[in-house]
Amino acid sequence: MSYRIPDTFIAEHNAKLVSGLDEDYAALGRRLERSGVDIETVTSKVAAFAVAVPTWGVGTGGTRFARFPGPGEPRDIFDKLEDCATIQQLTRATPACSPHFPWDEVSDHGELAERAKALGVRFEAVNSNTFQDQPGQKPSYKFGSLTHSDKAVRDQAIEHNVECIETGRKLGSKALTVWIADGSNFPGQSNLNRVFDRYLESMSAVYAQLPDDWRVFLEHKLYEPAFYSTVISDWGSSLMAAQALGPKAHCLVDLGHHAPNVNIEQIVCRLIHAGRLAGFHFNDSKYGDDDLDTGSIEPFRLFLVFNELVDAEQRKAPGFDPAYMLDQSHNVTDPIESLMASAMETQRAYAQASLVDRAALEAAQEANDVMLAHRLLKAAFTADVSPILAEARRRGQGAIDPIAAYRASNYRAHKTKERPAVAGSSSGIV
Ligand code: LRH
Ligand code: MN
Repeated sequence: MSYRIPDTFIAEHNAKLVSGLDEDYAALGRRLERSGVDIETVTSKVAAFAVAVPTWGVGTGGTRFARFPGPGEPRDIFDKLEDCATIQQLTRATPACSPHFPWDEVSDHGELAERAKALGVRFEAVNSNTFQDQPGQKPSYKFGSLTHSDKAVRDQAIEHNVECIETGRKLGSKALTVWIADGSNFPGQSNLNRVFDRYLESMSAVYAQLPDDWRVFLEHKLYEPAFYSTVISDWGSSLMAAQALGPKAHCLVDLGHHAPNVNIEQIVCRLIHAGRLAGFHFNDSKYGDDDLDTGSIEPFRLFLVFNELVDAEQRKAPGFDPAYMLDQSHNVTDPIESLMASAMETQRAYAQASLVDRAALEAAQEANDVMLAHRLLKAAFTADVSPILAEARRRGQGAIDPIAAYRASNYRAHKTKERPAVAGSSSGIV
């Protein structure tokens, strides 16, 4: 029988922390009341907030240089689901995971759906993969997939995406995320217009296979692995494609897929305006697509993104239904600790953005009172909402301090015994 953290253990761990939390929560409640905010409203919104865990993120990640697997690494999707369930058990913020195929492929999808159900984890968007060749795969994706010059390669990529939809349907998912690495490394290597036409042609074939209640998420990325041009390199290309494909096509924003200093919150605002914001792959970065822990480098940027999301939520923006997912690579931390910390940082940004006095902000903006407008936003960002996050977890039978509870549970030590180490280190992101 594989080890699960007993719920009684979490309750015992909370018992030592609850009086401190009650004190902090009451103090914050009084402070927020002074600025006309009912803390209970924010706590219930946070309790309902959910962000999905990437199945490829629960194992140790790596770079092209090396990967240093940690102890108790998940060996397959069943181990990964266990770890996703543990993250949910402690944070109560991650009821779903986002799988990746064929990395998570199994022979019996029914068994996988059953196991996930038993663990209390549901499936968010499924991710296709035409950026790697599988062993013995012919033809190769070396020079592209959905936009390859050879129709046989494009058909193979279309077929894989359609298979992912089929698998996702069996798992109860309602969306397909399509990120392709297609692009070029040299000027002249590809015709920038023709490859975009081929993308639309191939994606139309995938789009045609979407069940009525499904969506397809187009994920743009500025560069890597292509280093001169990427077919879907920015929100503009993604939005053009989504609008050409049809109403089920939406644009997914991976925070790490932009040039340094790009105003991502404004991109989010525009995609909401177009009614085409699919959702997010949250992470953080300092240079490129670093896939670092969400909120670990630029927490103010994350807050500004959530400020746009809460504004849209409150003004009931048409078609606003974003899917929140993490997409990170954990090279030097315990992936479970990083994913719990990151889920809590997205909750933090959401709670802070929910504190913004939007009526006063609008009045200051309309009056061009620049300093007041900025200070109103900063006031929300600098509010310590930790008691709200912890209280939302406690009410959900989660852990007041998930990382401390996780460490005290020795979950990783238990998994290290259960999961024989995978021999040798390799390179690559997973
Ligand atoms: C591409 C990406 C994409 C996933 C992959 C693991 O950089 O963000 O979302 O398929 O990472
Ligand atoms: Mn991503």
